[in-house]
Amino acid sequence: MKSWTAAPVPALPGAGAPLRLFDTAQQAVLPTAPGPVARMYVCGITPYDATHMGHAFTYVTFDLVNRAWRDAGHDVHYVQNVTDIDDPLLERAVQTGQDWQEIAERETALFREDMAALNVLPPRDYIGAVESIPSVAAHVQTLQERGAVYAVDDDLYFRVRSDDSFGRVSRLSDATMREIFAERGGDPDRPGKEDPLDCLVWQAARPDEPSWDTALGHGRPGWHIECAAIALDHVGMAIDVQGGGSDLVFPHHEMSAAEAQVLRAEHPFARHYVHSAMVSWQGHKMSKSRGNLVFVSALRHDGTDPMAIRLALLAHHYRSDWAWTDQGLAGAIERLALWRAGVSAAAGPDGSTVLGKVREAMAGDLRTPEALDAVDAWARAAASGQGDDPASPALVRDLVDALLGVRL
Ligand code: 5CA
Ligand code: ZN
Repeated sequence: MKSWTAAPVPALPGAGAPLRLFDTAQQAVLPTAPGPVARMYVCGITPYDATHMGHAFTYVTFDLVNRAWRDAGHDVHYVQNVTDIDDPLLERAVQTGQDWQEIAERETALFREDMAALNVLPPRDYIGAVESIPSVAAHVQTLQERGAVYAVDDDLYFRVRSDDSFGRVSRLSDATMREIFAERGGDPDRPGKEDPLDCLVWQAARPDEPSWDTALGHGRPGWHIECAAIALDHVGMAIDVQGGGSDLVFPHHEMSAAEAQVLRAEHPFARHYVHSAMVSWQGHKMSKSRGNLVFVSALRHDGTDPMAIRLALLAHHYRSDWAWTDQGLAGAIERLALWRAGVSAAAGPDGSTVLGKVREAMAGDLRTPEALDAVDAWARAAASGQGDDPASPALVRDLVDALLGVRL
């Protein structure tokens, strides 16, 4: 699939420190230790509606990972999927009388525009579920050869227990897994399943639903195997970061890790499982299914500067749940004006001190609120004529762009 383009990243003097991130599986902030090429897979959108602030928060979070690694000298191989065939798309098509493919194409195009406007660096590989169907079918066949698949009617299920480490990503009890599985698209009570947690890898064709002809018969892929297959095809095993929102910890990331680990007979699928917190609005997690949404594109079309939207997101640490508010956006608009005034000054306080502070905050589990405070203090001083470093306005402009993705 076509990705998007972003503005070039300014070069900074020196290099950032190695990035430490909280790993969901080990429940601790641990160093990421990528090789020269850092490999990251982030779960992409299901394109049946426009990008909301929850999505934006998640993709901006992983954009910060990308930027911190680049600053530390790594080449970043970033892969993201688009779930361009799944139940919600087909349901939306029925509700609106539109073609599911048209909805997917339109909303994916809008997502690209939103990401480019928010200055989110594009993935190197942007891969759709539909274009991956031959690969998914081949991977399901491999799972069959390994004895990890069985049929219920004509649908195929993955035996989650065929991976010894199943459960280690989310560390939930069986009872909790079962409960969440039912809430998030799973079918623990389907008669004929061996284990309630076994997950669908191939769904046989249903009347009036799209299907593809493969060696597995006519049908379409299950959700988790889509991400396992795309990640293995493009970045392989032991990836440095598997990312997404915290609503994906279970079942999605647990299941796709188990599938990949059985496929490759290797552990782990990812060295770090990284999850961004949930953004809420009107008292609930912002979600397409509930409809309590603030869209990036709606604000952009009303004339809100996308850099103010980005700053409103960056004001929250990626691991704290938070609520979108008008006051939050108003604060970000003010902050953007302050920063712009600062970098327009003829001089300011020492720029390399700000660079050091922002680098340190970001390398230590992406502490964006501290990074913003450091830039605020510098900008307030520069805008009021304090400081005598004539190089600092240009350096701060560059570092804010390169590390935080905020173009001034
Ligand atoms: N296509 C699948 C992943 S393979 C999917 O979950 N799509 S999605 O459109 O529902 O969500 C896209 C990304 O946004 C996921 O990483 C999800 O965890 C994240 N996300 C969804 N809602 C929120 C929210 N309210 N706050 C933060 N992140 C969210
Ligand atoms: Zn995914």
